[in-house]
Amino acid sequence: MDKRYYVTTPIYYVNDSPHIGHAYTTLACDALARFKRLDGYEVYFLTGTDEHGQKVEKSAQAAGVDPQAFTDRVSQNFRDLADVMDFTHDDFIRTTEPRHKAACQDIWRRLEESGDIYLGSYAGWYAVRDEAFYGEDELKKAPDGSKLAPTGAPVEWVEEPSYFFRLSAWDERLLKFYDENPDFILPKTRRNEVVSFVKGGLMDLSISRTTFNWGVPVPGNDAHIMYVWLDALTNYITAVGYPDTEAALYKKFWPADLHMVGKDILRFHAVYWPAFLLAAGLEAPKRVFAHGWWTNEGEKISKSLGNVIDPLELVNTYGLDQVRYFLLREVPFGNDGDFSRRAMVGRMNSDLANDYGNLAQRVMSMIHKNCDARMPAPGPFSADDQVMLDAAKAALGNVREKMDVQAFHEALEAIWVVIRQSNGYVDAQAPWKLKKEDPARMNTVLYTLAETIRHLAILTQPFMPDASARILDQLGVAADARSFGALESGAALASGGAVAKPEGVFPRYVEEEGA
Ligand code: ME8
Repeated sequence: MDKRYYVTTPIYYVNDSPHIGHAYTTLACDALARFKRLDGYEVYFLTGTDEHGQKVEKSAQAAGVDPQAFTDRVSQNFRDLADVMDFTHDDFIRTTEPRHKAACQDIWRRLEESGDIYLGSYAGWYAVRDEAFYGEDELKKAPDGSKLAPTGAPVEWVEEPSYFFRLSAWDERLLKFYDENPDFILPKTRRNEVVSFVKGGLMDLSISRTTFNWGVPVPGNDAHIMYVWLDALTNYITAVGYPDTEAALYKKFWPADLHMVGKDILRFHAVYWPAFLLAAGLEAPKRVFAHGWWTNEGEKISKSLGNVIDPLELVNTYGLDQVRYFLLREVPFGNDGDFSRRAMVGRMNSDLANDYGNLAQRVMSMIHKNCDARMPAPGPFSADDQVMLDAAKAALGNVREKMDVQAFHEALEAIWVVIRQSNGYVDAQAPWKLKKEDPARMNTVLYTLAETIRHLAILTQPFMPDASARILDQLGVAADARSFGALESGAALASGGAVAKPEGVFPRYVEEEGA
């Protein structure tokens, strides 16, 4: 089995500071990358920033700085976010890097050689905010009578010489590709949307602009700047060494296993990108997953509404693991979701503090207090103990199945089924009553629980790395025994090891008086 996994985030525009939406997409990829590493995969996890195009150029002008200085500054904000969120990316690409220019110009040449590019002129609507072209029939009217893109972005009329990509010649080939790769686009509803869009026929795509400079020049005609989406999408191959298709990283990791994107940019990834790659004689990625959209207390998140959620503030207020858990648990991955502080605090207090935290805390406290602060040795397991242990062992398979289709909420729910079962088992076995009556039985029950918690904490590592590590530390699980391989090896917790006085890892959130 090929145990390699290449996962990418979109590269974010450096027109603005990162917000919760950006943190969300990268978090999903981070959880997946960590999961795959624990599952024995060699992982390449890529994120970065999209720094060319009119949108960024205009933002730099508005800030009164040259685009390079501007992109340097804003790109750093995305790196800072990654540090705060504890993201484990292997590479952070910036499209203004020389390696990327070389890749863009090379893919252009390949497209030219394959006959998929011609020079013409473009006359039509363009939305700088989306960096996208729109047909007249797609536009809607703003209350003031001006025209808007379907996304609500203002559009402007553009008329200029332009190179085109012969996308119109690709519909049949794309439909065949989707057919042969039924999981290329997830979720299924999004796949259906893309398929019907392509079935409706494709127009040739303008892939160069002449009215601004901030981008990669078209090879052989530097009056033209490459369309920012052709430039941006190419980042996924630049990062693994393209144009050197013999590069070790390229050979190992391309085609990518997963491009994670928001639903707003699915068409670029699921239609244009495979068409560019196939036309260039390169392999298409294996999957594009389009997740949903976060709103803030019911409102679309936007700078003009002043309701942008700052992930740094959330982490400071609620804690990193709590925010990571909430974002991946609250909303079925793929659906839209509403961010609410009440829901955040609810999950934090019930799922984390009450269910998981309390389980770990009370079991470890009983071991500390009643077993001389040593991991007890179990006697023969009863049928109830065995049911508990079997549930803990089965969790990895269940979680893996959910992670393979990016159902993070279901992966977490599969873990919580075992957490709730464990709490039921503690109550039913009442080990605190056994100290006097039957200490050997108490030892077996507490050991069964500790072993169950070991499974749980190993499984929660991709989602909540810090709290999980602290629980594993308390259990005395060695750093090299925390992978899924360790769970599957059949080796159980050793008895006799010292158990320190436990400290709670999931504090309750208490609203301040008057807040
Ligand atoms: O589109 N909810 O960059 P971008 C959920 N540069 N996710 C959200 C979100 C929200 N409210 N807001 C943003 C671009 N996102 C291009 C990508 S890739 C080759 C080029 C996330 O800065 C989501 O992943 O506008 C969305 O697709 C992405 O940020 C858009 O980031």
